[in-house]
Amino acid sequence: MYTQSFSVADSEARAGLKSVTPPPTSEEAALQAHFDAVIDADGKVEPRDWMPEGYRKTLVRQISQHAHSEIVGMLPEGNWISRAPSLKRKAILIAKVQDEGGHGLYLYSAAETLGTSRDQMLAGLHSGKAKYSSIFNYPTLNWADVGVIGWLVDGAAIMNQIPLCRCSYGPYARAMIRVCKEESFHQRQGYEALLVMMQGTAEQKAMVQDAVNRWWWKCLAMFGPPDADSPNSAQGMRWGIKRISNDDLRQKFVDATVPQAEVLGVTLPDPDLKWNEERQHHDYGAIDWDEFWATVNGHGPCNKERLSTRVKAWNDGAWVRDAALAHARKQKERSMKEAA
Ligand code: FAQ
Repeated sequence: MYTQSFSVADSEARAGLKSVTPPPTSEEAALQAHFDAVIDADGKVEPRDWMPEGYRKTLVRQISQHAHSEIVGMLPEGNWISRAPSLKRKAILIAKVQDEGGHGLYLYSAAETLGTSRDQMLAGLHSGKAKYSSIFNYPTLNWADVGVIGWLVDGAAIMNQIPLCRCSYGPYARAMIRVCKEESFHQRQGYEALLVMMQGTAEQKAMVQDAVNRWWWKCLAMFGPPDADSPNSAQGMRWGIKRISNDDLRQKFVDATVPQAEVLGVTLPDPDLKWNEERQHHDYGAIDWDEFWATVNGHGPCNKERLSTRVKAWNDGAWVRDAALAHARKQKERSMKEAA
């Protein structure tokens, strides 16, 4: 349903943006010029290549936030593993939640190639300094929420992530290829679970509609602030990190989701949602950005719970990390003795 074909030409905004100001020394100016040429030629920047500090910082910010989103994103669904309605659904959900953990690991590894350690990134998450996606600060009230997360949250995530497979930073781009393949399966399992519920009782259909009503607007906000209020977009696009703007991705998501909702038999909770013949896109209503920013800034319904769960998991796992490090130390000592 979601494939690489969603990756279209970059937004026009990217082409019109100017290069960053070259640094003062002539050696650095040459390195900067080489970097700019690689970016302009749509090439890949690799870990050992020279890169401007701002490029490195932007990538660490985005990739670590992305990694945090994956591991915090395990929590709302993980909550339902013990209550899945059948063995089949339980097995699917366990696999999906494990995949999200794996995505976090690929992404932390990609960020580590930029010189930031995993401990540093996790310290940022645990202190509440680093961001993670707003969407994971909402509760999963019933089983239909699990299906809707697959259909809409993973659907929105894929829409945002497919262009990241063409990101200018090699390790991030390569990690995203595998992530997107797995997210595609996640989206399908969610949609299929909902299709089954929509063939069930009136109560089951009502649960699906209720879950769609609660998640729809939050999913639209996931793409980030409107382009005009997105401080990082212009530079991110210039550097080929972001390829399609927040608003353009949001529009693509709305256009792709409307026919899926029709097949499913649910209504999307937006009276202003309608096809615009002139634009050849759907118009949609106003997103509540005050709610979005309150959630991003730590005041959503589940922010505190999510963070304290992650901190507890980190503290509870301390003995495993200590044991693994002690084992590695012993092995190193032994091999050094043998070599001596
Ligand atoms: N939540 O200037 P922009 C998933 C922040 S993975 C929280 O537009 P940018 C898988 C933004 O960081 C979902 N904060 O920023 C899954 C910035 O703050 P900063 C995560 C948000 O970076 C499914 C400020 O607002 N995906 O779902 C959000 O150019 C199911 C201004 O924004 C990624 O992270 C938000 N929604 O664009 C797992 C993809 N939106 O850093 C489990 C990679 C914006 O200046 C179950 N990330 N902010 O302090 C991106 O593509 C970009 O970072 C954007 C934001 C598009 C999220």
